[in-house]
Amino acid sequence: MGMTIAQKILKAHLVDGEMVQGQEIGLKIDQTLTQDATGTMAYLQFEAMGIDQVRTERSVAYIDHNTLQSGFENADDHKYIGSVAKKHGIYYSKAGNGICHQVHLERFGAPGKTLIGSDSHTPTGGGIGMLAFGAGGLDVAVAMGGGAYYIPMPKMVRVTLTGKLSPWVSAKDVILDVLRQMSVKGGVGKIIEYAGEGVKTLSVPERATITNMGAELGATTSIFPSDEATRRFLEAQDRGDVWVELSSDPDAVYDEEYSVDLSALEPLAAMPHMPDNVKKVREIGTIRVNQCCIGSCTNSSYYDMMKVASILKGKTVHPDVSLTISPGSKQVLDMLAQNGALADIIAAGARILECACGPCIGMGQSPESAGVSLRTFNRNFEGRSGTQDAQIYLVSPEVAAASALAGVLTDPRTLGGMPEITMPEHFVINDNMIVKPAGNPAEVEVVRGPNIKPFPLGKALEASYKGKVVLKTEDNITTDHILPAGAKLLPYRSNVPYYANYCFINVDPAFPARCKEQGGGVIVGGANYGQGSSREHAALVPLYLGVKAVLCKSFARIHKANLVNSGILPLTFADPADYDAVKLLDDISLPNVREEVENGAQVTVVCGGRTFKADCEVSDRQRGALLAGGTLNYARQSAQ
Ligand code: MIC
Ligand code: SF4
Repeated sequence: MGMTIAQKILKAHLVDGEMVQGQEIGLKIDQTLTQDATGTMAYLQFEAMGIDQVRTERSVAYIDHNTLQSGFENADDHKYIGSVAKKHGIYYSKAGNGICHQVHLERFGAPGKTLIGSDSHTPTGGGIGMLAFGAGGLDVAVAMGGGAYYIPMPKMVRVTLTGKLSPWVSAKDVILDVLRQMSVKGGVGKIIEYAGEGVKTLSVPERATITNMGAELGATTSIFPSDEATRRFLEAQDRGDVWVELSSDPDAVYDEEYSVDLSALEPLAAMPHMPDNVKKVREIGTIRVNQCCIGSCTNSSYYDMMKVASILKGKTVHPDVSLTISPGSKQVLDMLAQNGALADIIAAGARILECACGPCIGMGQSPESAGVSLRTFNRNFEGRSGTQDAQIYLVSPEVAAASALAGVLTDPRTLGGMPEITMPEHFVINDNMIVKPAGNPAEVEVVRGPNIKPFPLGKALEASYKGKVVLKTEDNITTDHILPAGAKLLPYRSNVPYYANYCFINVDPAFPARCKEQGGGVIVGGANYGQGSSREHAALVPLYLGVKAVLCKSFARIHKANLVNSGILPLTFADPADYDAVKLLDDISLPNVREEVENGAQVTVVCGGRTFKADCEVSDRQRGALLAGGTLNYARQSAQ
C-alpha cells in the first residue's frame, strides 16, 4: 500500500512501536527548538538528566517571547538559556533575531527531518516538508538527550487544494477556511497533509502560515510536499543542499478528506474569541477598528511584510487606529530596510516593534478597554491580548493593512489592483545574532539568576486517593485559561511557586487559594481540555498546587502528555453524562486507583456520593510514568 508523506517520514524515524493508528510510537528526533518562555524549564530538566552534549543533529534555543525585560527576570532567563546552550552544544538565537518558527524555517529547517519544539506552533516547519511537532519542555529535553519522542500514531487527513488564490486573498484565508470546516477540535489525533494542484501555487511562507495554524485545529501536525518551491526557498537561503523531494504515493490512503477551492475563497476573519469562529469579511460589515497588529509566527515573513508595505506606501494610517508591525526575523527586517519598504511602513505611521512575539502573547500592545483589534496572529482567546474585554479578530495581513488605513474592517478587494510581490532569489543572510555552542564546553559556567527556581517533581501514585473537586470548567479550556501569559506573568515562567498564584485566575480567581487550603484536589473539565499553547506550566503549576488528577470529557494532545510527564492522572468520563452531576467542592475519591491504572482498567470514581467509571487512556510507557509520579522519576527508576 502506498504511503502518505507523513507516514514516510514517520517510518524513517520509527524507533519504537508499530505504525498502527492509535498505538504509541517512538520517533527519533533530528532537531529541537525551544523558546524562552518554555525553555528555562526544558533546560532545567535537560540538566537534571545529566547529559553533556545534545545528541540531535541540531538544537536551537530562541529568545523571542519574553523580550520586554521590565525587570531582571527575563534577562536572567536569557542569560541562563544562553549559557546552558553554549555548554551543551545548542545554537542560541539572541533576543531580536526573530520568532523561533520564522527563523527556524529560514535558517535550520529541512524537508524529511523530524523536529520537536517546546511551542505549539512548531508545525510551521511543515511548510518546508518537515515533520514538526509542538511538545512539552520535558519531551524536548528527552529528545535533546537522544531519547525518542512518543505520540499516538495519528490518523491521516488530506486537504486537497484546487485552483489558485484570487487577488487579495491569502494563505491566512486558506487556513481560516480549514478551521471553519474542521473546528478547533477537528484535528486532534490527526496529521493534516496538503495536496493537489493548488499546492504549487503557494510559496513556502504561505505554506508555513497554513501549517502554523494547524495548531489551532488541535492537529498533531500539518505538512506540505517538498517540491520545486521548497527547493527555490532553500536555495535562496543558501541551504539548497538540505533539499529533498517529498510527495505522497498516488495510492496513499487517508482516513479523512477535505478540500479547499483556492479560487473560490475570499477574505475571512475569525471573530472573537475562537480561531474557528470564521466569517467572510464582507459579511461582518464595517466595524470600527482601534488597533491592527501585523506579525507573529503566522504572518511575519518577508512576503507578508512586502504586501503590507505596498498597501501602506504613500498612505496614512487612520487617526483612530494604532498599527503595529513586528517582522518575524532580523532577516525580514534587514531586507525591508535595504529595499526601502521599511521607509514606506514608517512613513505611513506604523509603530515598528521588535522581531519577536510581542502583542501575540500579550507582551505589550494590549488594546484599550473593549477595543477592537485586528491581528494577523493565530489565537484570539478571550483575555490573551492582556485586555479582558477586547474584541480580537484574526485576519490576513492584507485585511489588517487595508483596515488600518480605513479605520474600519475592510475587504482589501475594494482597494483596486493588487501589487505584485515576488519571492527574492536570494535572501539577505547574516547569522550574527546566532551564537554557536562553545568549543570548550567544560569551561562554560551556567548562570542562574535569582528568578530561576527548581521545578516541582511528582510523587509515586498511592493505592487510593481522597480529595475535593477544586474546579469545574466548561469545554475548550485553553492553557491560556489555566495559566495566563502576558507581560506581567511571563517573567515568572522559571518561578513556579510565584506563577502558581495566577493559576486559572481569569476563570476562578479563588482557585490557587482553594488548592492551598484543600492541599490540592481534582480538576473537572469539559471537552478539549488544555487546547492551545504547549506550556508545560499548565501541568507543572497544578502539580505544585497538589492537583492529582484532571477528570474531563476529552483532552488536547500536548497538554495530556504534559500532565502525564508531571505525574497528574489524565482521566476521561466513561459516560460524559457523569460530568453534569459533579459539583465544585464535592468529595472525590479514587479508591483503587493504583491497581486500576497498573492493570489498564477503568478507574473507579466516587464523587458527591455517586460511583462511576473514568478511563485512563495511556500507553504502557505513560502508565509507568504515572505510577512513578512523572516521566523524570520514571526515567530515573528505569535507569536503576
Ligand atoms: C503561545 O502562542 O501561546 C505560546 C506562548 O507561544 C505558547 C508557548 C508558551 O506558552 O510559552 C505555545 O504556543 O506553545
Ligand atoms: Fe510567539 Fe505568538 Fe507564535 Fe506563540 S503564537 S510562538 S506567542 S508569535
